[in-house]
Amino acid sequence: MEIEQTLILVKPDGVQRGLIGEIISRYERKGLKLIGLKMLQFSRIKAEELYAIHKGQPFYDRLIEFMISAPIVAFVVEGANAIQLARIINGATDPIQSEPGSIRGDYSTNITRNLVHASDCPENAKYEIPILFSPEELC
Ligand code: FUP
Repeated sequence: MEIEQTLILVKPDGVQRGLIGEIISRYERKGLKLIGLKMLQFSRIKAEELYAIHKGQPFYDRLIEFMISAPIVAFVVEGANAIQLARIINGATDPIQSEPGSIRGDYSTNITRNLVHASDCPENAKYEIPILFSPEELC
């Protein structure tokens, strides 16, 4: 059993729709431990750093504009298999595939305005967490 940390973001649509508490509570309910939490508005440079692997994709510009458009909530959770569990809690990227019971399955119909982000593998979690949290900000 691997103890992992992963970065979760409540995207601008989740903040605007008043779903911050609902989204955080799903992680808490599952038993993942919240070890860092903040609200901020992305600078373009940080959003581009986070989504560097998607540069050149047809949706890239739309994604960056959306992510910097309004405040987000960033948090880090820790626990056994936290990375894979977070992806399941969020649901699939494609709104046709995201199952009821997942955050996207319950609350989103849009592939870009899809409420949440979660790191997709240990290497990316290690890359993404320091973009938003210094070591002193994690408990
Ligand atoms: P996910 O890991 O589920 O957040 O999704 P991806 O890493 O595949 O994509 C990152 C983000 O790009 C998604 F959250 C939303 C955006 N995206 C689009 O806007 N259109 C697409 O066709 C695919 C992704």
